[in-house]
Amino acid sequence: MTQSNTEATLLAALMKDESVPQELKAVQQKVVDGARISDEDAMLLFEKAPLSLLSMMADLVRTRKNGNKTFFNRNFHIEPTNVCIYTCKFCSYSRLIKHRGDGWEYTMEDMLNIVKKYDGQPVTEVHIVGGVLPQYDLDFYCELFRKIKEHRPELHIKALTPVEYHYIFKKAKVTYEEGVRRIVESGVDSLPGGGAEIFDPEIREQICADKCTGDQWLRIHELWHEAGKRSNATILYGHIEKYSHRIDHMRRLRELQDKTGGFQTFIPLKFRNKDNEMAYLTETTVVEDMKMYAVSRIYLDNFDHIKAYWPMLGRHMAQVSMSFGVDDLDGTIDDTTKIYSMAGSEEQNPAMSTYDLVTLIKNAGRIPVERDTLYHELKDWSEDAFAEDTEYKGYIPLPTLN
Ligand code: V47
Ligand code: SF4
Repeated sequence: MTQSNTEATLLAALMKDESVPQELKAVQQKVVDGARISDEDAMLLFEKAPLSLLSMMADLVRTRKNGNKTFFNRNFHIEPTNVCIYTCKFCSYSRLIKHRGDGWEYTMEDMLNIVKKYDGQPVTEVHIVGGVLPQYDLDFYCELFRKIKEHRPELHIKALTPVEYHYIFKKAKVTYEEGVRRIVESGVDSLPGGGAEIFDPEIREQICADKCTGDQWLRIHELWHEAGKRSNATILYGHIEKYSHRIDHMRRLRELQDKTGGFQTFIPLKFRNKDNEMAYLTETTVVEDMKMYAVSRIYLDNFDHIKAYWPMLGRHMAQVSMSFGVDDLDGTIDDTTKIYSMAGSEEQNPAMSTYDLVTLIKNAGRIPVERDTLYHELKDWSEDAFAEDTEYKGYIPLPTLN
């Protein structure tokens, strides 16, 4: 019997259990049958489902899609600047333009030097995202992408979100269609999922009023998919939004995915409350975080992957998330992003070697599979001895968990 059959049988047995409320049993049946759940079902799961049941349902969906594999990739980040013209209230990372002297603003040469630092290292992707500033315009970025490709053609460029694209396309006075054409030509391979936050206009107005709207975010991803390219999607949860806003956000993504099929993975991002204008809010509990992973895994039936971004969630919670629908852990070797350590994540130095990550995945009973950005499988790391990996910068030995 396969693992997914075992789980389906267990879930079916649980349906006879009188302690499970009748209304939940109908949702459970849909999950066992592989049917799509409705917005009302998702609300029921958020409000009424015990965590153990959510874990089982999400695990069934995850196993059917990805077997026992947990994916990871080896990438590095470039954050061109932490100065930003926008004023998102949850952002601990950016310096307002009036405090520009406190931040950094990399030149093209600085960024190319970061790329060169990884020459000869087994990374497959560069993730570029940062603040929005006028000097980083469409021409600047197109030239940067071209130069990165000239230097290392096989390096996958995952770059910029609709927040930056909306700004630079408008500044260059080009339509979204023309802008997308130009970034495709300059070598961008995929779009990361950032900038989505919460699509609902009322919540968006309260937390990030001045950047692109939810509709604009979705439109740029739609055009990107129509150009034959792939992208990711995120949600920023655990602040002032309600469950209904999370469901609305996921519904818009599920609808667009039905249309284009261009999304690869969904990444729930837990709001962290250090040093930002929303620091008065209490952060969500672990139970709430696991619920978010599980409900998104069950609801987003047309997304192949659910990713936990461990530098934000913390490596140990990321490990637990694999029992709540997650099949992908991002961020290896030397995760140079400063966004999360600045926002109050436990991960003040978010670096983990391949050895650490593989150990973490294996100890959760999963098969660690290295992938490229487009989820082509590069290597099954189950049996590796790791001698050479321990030399990577940022190596932090993990305690053995079993
Ligand atoms: O859009 C900012 C979030 C995002 C805070 O696509 C915060 O592979 C929590 O999208 N608390 C950028 N979150 C990062 C991002 C991402 C990360 C890793 C992988 C991928 C991918 C995408 O960071 C922003 C915003 O939602 N963020 N401040 C905060 N205080
Ligand atoms: Fe700027 Fe992004 Fe921070 Fe908003 S979240 S202020 S767009 S860097």
